[in-house]
Amino acid sequence: MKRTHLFMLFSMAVVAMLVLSACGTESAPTATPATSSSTDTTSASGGLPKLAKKDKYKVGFSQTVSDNPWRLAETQSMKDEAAKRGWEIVVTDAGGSAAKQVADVDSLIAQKVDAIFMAPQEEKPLVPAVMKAKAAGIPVILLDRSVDPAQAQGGRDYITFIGSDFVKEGQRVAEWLIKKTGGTAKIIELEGTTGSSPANDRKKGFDDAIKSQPGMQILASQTGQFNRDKGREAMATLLQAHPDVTVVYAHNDEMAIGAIAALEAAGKKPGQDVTVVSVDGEKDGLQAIIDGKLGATCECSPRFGPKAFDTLVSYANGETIPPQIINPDNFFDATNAKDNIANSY
Ligand code: GYE
Repeated sequence: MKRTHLFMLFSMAVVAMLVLSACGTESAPTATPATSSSTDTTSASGGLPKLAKKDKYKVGFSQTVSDNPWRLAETQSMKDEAAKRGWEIVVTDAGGSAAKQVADVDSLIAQKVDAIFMAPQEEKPLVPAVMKAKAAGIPVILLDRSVDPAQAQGGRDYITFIGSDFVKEGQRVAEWLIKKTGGTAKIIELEGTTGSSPANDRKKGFDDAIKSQPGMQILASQTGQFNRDKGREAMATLLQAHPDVTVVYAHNDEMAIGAIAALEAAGKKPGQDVTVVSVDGEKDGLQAIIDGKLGATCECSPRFGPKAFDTLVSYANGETIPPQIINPDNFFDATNAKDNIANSY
């Protein structure tokens, strides 16, 4: 008898737990509808939320940071294009924080924008932001940086990525250097924001290209977070350990300019003792080439406005959009910096 009682009590407890856990699932509305609505859109329109045809849209632009001329030029280009078309644009600035950018995208979703343009700070932490917009039925176009391709893809989770081929940018800088140095160099590499697609890919393109050159050696590689002052600080520290450096490869012009300041502060002559190369083609970068302090920079244009908005309109019109739209990049050195500086930012 006692055993039977115990068994009954135990069974009742199990049933109670099952009921409670079922209630728990129901009272978690954030997770469940998000998943099911994303499944719905998948079956309805090949994975992507649709965009109704309208004359004017309200769009969001989630900017990652605003601490350099490249970012300011990009935001301006987006605002100018919105103004030209009479569209409303809500711009957010994550201040260099991936967590803040996820919250920014939440706020754009809450403001019910028709579409979101996003420049994801880092590849992995911004995947959930892309997925949340998708689940909310808001199409996303990634601008200038991408997210982890293993977790989110153009044509399925977001419309497309518009930007440069960063691997190629790193490769082109390396090829210019191989010619310039005859394949002999002791290199300090200043990397962009850790975990961002341009930092990952510019490193890969450059490092792979110099592997064919036994006389080219990377002494040290460290992040300067795409920032002028952080680039200067990183360079000043690395110089103490590696005074024999002959080349600095910075993942953007801002860090290259910071590195030039650090080299000069240490009594070196950039352009003579040390060849500095980078990516972007901003005005200060081109000026540094004209001044003989920067060797070369591979262009990476921040002027996304016209192409971004055109692509969204094409999408609303039902045209097929490729999962990636790659911008062509120019290349600047002493042969053409003067001719291009007037058009720079
Ligand atoms: O090169 C850099 C910026 O994501 C392509 O980020 C962009 C890079 C650009 O802060 O200057």
